Amino acid sequence: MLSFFTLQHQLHNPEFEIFRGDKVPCFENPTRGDFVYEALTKAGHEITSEFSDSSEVLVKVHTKNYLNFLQTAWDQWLALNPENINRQVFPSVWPVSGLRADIEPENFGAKLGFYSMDNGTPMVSGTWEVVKAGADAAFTAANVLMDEKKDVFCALRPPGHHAHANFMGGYCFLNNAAVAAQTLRDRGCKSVAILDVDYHHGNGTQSIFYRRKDVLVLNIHADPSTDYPFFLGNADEIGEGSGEGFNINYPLPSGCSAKIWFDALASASEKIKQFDADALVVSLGLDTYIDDPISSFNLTSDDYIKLGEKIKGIGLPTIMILEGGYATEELGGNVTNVLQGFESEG
Ligand code: SP5
Ligand code: ZN
Repeated sequence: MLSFFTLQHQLHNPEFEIFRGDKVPCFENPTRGDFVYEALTKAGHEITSEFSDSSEVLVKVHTKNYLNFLQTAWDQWLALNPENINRQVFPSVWPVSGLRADIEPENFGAKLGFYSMDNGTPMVSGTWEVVKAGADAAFTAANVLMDEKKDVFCALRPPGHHAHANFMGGYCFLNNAAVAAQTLRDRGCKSVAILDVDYHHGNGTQSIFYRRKDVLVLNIHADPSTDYPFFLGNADEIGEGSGEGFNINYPLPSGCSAKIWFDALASASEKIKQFDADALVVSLGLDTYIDDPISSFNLTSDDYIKLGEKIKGIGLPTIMILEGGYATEELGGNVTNVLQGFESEG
């Protein structure tokens, strides 16, 4: 399957994240990309790494201020103190409900909180270059799908689905799935469905399309009462205004079986068929894997072949975009299993 890969992904290589007060190695690290690249190559998939500039679409899914912040964040961090060159950028204060979130602060430390939802999204000097390349890949995938009628898999890291229009979070900076869906709309698709199968709710994608009926967003994920992102992803979030009815959440109990998970997938697939979309974007998180270190679902490597078959069975032109998946040594094989299942179906 035609696969897009950002060769410079290793430049996004933060050293640590914080877990319960301790520094722990980043779960979202360059070995993920390396293992996926190796598996794609070994399985004989065609890999492309040349993409066109997504700026025209980026400004439709993210705010200009946020994009400007992301692009300049590293330089602003160094401007605070040249010794910051050896330090990761971390926020420490947030405008939570009750505080003013409508005035962009001047202080860079405050800006960091203003443009983030957590302190779990470390940024380093190469982050902007890598995330921009990821958005360019998603944009190019949508154009290739329209021009050449080819399905595309985007092997991107860091992931994107937690990124809102105006803030980062959950290892995500730019929302690649939203960029792909918006590009498909701009290129003439009347409507697009986004199916998010990452273990974590895709709060960013939900939020970006929450008031729109031209992009149906469906999420299958761990119940936010127990799992990240905690503050979005409940079943009663159905969209707003003209988007009402066009957001569907399937929160599942932490630890649930693969059978329960595939039942939810069957319901979501049925909704997508009823919606009559012109194309499908899949936020392909593989942290539903039984041995994922930060998640609790129970899909096996064989289940990913089945997932690929089911995605193909929806019957739409498809772009799949890698999101989470932190069992790094198995990630490559799990990815290629999805592609194998997808390509084996009619
Ligand atoms: C795209 C994506 O999958 N983002 C996930 C972000 C999750 N952030 C919270 C990580 C919490 C890590 N918990 C560590 C448990 C170790 N036993
Ligand atoms: Zn995830």
